[in-house]
Amino acid sequence: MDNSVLDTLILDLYDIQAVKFGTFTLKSGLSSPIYFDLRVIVSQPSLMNQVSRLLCQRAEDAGVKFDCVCGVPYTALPLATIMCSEKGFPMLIRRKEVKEYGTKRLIEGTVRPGETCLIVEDVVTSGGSVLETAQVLQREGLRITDAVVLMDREQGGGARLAEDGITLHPVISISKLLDVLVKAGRIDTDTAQRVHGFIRENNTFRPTTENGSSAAKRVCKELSYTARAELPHVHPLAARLLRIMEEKTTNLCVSADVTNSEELLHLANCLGPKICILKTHVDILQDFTPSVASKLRELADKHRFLIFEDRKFADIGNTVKHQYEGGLYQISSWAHLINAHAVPGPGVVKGLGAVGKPLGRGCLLIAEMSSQGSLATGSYTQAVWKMAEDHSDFVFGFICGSKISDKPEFVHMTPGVQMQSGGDDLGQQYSSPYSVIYCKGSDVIIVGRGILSSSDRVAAAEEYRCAGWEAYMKRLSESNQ
Ligand code: S5P
Repeated sequence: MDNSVLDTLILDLYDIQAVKFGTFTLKSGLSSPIYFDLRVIVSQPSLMNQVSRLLCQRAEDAGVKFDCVCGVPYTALPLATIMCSEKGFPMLIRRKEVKEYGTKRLIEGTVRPGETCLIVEDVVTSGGSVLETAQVLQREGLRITDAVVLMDREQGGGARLAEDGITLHPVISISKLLDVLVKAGRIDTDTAQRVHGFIRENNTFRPTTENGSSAAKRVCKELSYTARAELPHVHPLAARLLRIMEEKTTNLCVSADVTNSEELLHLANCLGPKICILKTHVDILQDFTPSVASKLRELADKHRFLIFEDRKFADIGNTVKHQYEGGLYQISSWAHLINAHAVPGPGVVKGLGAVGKPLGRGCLLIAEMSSQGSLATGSYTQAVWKMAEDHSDFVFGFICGSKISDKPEFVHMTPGVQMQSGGDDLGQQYSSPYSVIYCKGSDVIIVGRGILSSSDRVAAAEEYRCAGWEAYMKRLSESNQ
């Protein structure tokens, strides 16, 4: 890339106040000596064209291969538009808000699952906005391998994105920007030093894996479900589940969200052969009796599936202990697995474990949720991962949107799955089985209404079973090539 072109661009950006020096309070509450406001460039057509050309050139120089382009809303949207218009790339638009009417699509444009989409952004700090857009695209089955950005603040965004297999290609780094501005006399060396110091002290990147080795995540060969079942430290219930999955060639968990016991038992019987887990919300049944639970257990034995009561325990240890073993439902007596929120801290796992461990039960922690605006993200998700690590004699996996732990002993289960992406009126968001298992590395798809609202539930379950299994086979064979 031509240095004199970049130098001129940096001076132009300074002169139109797209970069400012002083004391600024960032969204995070931090006080920063530098501030970027690249939105102002939309009023400078020649600068817009130049930036778009440089973004294209950066991707080209790096040899990035892609099929379509998506800009992170909003500033990068017009930049992506110019890139696509100039070069003839197909474009996708990510909506930040889902429409309350019509298709409720999160992505506009023609999505072809399996294609690779290049992400365009104006400024990257932590990488969070690029990741958010990447996740929405991945849920639709697209592959995200690279992102081009005009300005990298060098505060850990590149490392964070690399963890998710996304390579960041910046046109300008903050170090380059400071050098050029000092040389041109626009800022003094003290100001540049202050910014350098701020950047050094405010690196946002914390590795999400134990040893920080994100590369290991990608180069490690993938183990089959059976191989994982044989690992020395695997939880016995996880081992049982993984063996069932391989034997029955299914990674489908049906979410049997019905309100009538007879219908629940009928579902368990006719979908039993297709599933590895039947997930229940026992408290939505109008007519629960202990005999429903024992009949469910008989069907679970007959068809070899596990029962997962989706109770989402979220109280202090002493209370969840009672909720788990007592009351009307006596969940611990019949559900092989349960789940819990990590919000109360480790006491919730200890309380549940006190009841469940002697019975050979297991627990999943809710690390992420499928619903729009979920607060279970970022550092919360990391804290959940740590809690699972610390209690792996009872916790054997996660409810999550994508694989969050490299440990093959942990099982990842993902709700919010339908063949067509989209959502419901109450914030549920759907990804396809291909996206969840192949792109996002999860192990189990949890499907409710995708199957329940079909007129032929058995045929629908078979369709989901096939889609989930094929995605797993593809992931396995590609990683072992
Ligand atoms: O984040 C979550 C966690 C869960 S367990 N999002 C979810 O949707 N679930 C559950 O999965 C939810 O309670 C429901 O039982 C099922 C999804 O149902 P569907 O009809 O939207 O597929």
